[in-house]
Amino acid sequence: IPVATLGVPRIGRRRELKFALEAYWAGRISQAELLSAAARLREEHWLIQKAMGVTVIPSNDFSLYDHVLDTAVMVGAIPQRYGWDGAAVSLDTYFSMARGSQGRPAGCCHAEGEGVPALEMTKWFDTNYHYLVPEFSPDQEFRLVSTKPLDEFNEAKALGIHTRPMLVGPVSFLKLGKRTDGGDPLALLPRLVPVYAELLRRLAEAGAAWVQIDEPCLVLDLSQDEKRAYAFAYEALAAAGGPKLMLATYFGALGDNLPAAAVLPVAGLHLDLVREPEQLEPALSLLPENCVVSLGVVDGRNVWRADLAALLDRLTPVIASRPGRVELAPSCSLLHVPFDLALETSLDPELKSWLAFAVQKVEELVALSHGLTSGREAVQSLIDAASRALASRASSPRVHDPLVEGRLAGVTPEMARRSVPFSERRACQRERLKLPLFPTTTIGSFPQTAEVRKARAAHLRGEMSYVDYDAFLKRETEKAIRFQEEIGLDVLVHGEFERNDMVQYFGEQLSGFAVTRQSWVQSYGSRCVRPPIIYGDVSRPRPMTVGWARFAQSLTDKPVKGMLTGPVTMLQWSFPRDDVPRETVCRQIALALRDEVADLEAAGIAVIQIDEPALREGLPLRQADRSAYLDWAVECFRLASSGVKPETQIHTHMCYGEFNDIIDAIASMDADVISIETSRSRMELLKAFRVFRYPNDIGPGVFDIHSPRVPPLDEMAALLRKAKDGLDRRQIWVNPDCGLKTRAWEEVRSSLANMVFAARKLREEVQASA
Ligand code: THG
Ligand code: ZN
Repeated sequence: IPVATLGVPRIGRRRELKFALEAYWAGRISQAELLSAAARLREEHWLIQKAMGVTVIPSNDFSLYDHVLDTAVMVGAIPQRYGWDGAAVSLDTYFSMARGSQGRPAGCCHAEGEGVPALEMTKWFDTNYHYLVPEFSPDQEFRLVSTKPLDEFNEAKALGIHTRPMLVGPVSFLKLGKRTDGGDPLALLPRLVPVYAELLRRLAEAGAAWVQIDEPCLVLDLSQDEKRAYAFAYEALAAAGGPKLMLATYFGALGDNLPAAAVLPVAGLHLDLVREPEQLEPALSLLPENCVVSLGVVDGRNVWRADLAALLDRLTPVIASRPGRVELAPSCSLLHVPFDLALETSLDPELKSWLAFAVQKVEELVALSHGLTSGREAVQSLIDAASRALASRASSPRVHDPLVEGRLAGVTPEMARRSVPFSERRACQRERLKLPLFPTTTIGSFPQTAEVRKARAAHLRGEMSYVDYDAFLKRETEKAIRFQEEIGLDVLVHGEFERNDMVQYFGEQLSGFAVTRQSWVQSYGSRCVRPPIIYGDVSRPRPMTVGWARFAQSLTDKPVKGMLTGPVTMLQWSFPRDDVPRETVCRQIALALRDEVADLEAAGIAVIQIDEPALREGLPLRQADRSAYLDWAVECFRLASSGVKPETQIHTHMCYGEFNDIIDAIASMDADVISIETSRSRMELLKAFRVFRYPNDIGPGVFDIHSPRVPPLDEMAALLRKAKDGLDRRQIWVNPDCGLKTRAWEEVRSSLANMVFAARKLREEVQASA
């Protein structure tokens, strides 16, 4: 029984791709050196899979930055601003699409020195991976500009490895992109399909027997037109000849799209049987007899070890009913899990025995295949080891904490409600904080300079004592406080120099969470995160941020915000346990944070910010599931934030995304102040808040922290005037779009000084007109 992986973590076991990319961007290695590092990684990944017994090895799962960007380049969807000459796309053009560029490319219409913005980046379905959003002009033409899939197929062939190239399918590709004129990108399908047809023909000529074609959009709500687009595209591809197609769906159930998907003229269909085990039977009854079914039975989105015994029981009849037409696979590409558990040498051995990363998941699939072909006895020791691990996990005292479970059972509706309505709280808070009109603040982090990171690394390696490290962080914090006082900000932050990542930092301190050292997952391009693993009931053994907040507050008479990561974001950016519902995990985190909020309040902190940047991305892929999610997500935020007195001001912060469709959920979070990313959309986003008559205070970001550009005072003042029209001016706060940790101090100094002046200017304008 064939075993497929659907893609492996391209960043590399030791993030080799990250380091090669960053060296190339810094000018430390040549293009040839970057390309050969990439080729070595591909080779290594193919050889590992072959050695482990994978029979369906993917190619073109590798990317120098992002596979959706690769597809855009492949079909020539390259916006004019990149100055592409129509010939082969250079690496420089590719990276300016990914990251923007400072200089002016030859033949570009933009003014010299202005630089070219990157394509927009957004979350890949409900993962923490970001793809680059293809941009199509209304008269977009497509042609086969790059033959990357063919080249990588041939590269593997030369190594003696016959691969199954993977492609982003044409319908998903268009649906994930956008047209600059706002039109429907799917209208471009008739122009795009011939390019895919040509590519498939060329792959067939090169000897490819199968191609994996990913259509994850098949798990979304689709209109009749969209379903027809699928039929149109795949009938045209079938007519063109070429390799057999394994149509891959993942991240959810085909659901109501199953009847349409099952009749597409493809040779195979991959199903995500982790997110939706129940879809196997209906799929089997609808699929043509000769269609190969790829069973996504090992979780590609989480790190828990599979139950081999249960899977063998479940799969045996399926294999018997479709001899020769079944494959085994993870639920989705292994891109979303860390590479190899063996790299985690300091994880607790018992916890480690419960886990499987990409390499271990491949071992599980190979064991299943072996057990199904040669009988269970052949893999009995592996089955037993898996069963033992599962039994230890189910009964472990570190998973179940009766105190936490009891406390959760005792949650009352009052706990998720502030004691008085916002209008009354606003009055008490104004009285206490004595803030001016258009109060100024920042989102929380200040630059994580090389010096800060060096000190942290030295401390971690044991080369810098705790006392020295702590003293260093205190000096940085004090500098940040003095700086904020000097430029005249109203509500200060401590700067978060003690934090690595906003999720990892809390994961390190909460019970029920484990953090890793080497287990990186690609977030975008060369950037990675280490999602903590939530293995058990969550509690807070001791205060987590109170010391830093109290220290910072002791340095100044201005209010200093306490800074926390919200429960939904903690959940969304971790690997959660799969033995209880996500909402239960989220509620436990909320209760732990509620205690932290109470301790901050007791320490005299008057303003507490609870960030929820991932609230939007946690939204289920299907409309029908969204309101239930929003209900518990909002309730968790309120559970974390509502235990305080009326005069304690709760802030939240959100970034990354469209908030228009969830504005009522945002309002029901009932934060006293919300800061949101708006500057890139030039306050467009505020329209939703205005139309909704959002009642509480809002800080629309007045400058984009993703760019090193220092925004002039007048530009920010203009944005504020725009915000003021339609909203009550007393609602408006003045702040950047997001945290400042990725910026340099010089930029931050000038940008924030301008921002404070812009707020003053608006105050004067208001006074003059009064
Ligand atoms: N934390 C976590 N997830 C996130 C973000 C985050 N997902 C969405 C968004 N923010 C992604 N953005 C980034 C930005 C920078 C980096 C990673 C994700 C980054 N990573 C360092 C790197 O790759 O070198 C490693 C950071 C570390 O030491 O942990 O710079 O903020 N969880
Ligand atoms: Zn943000």
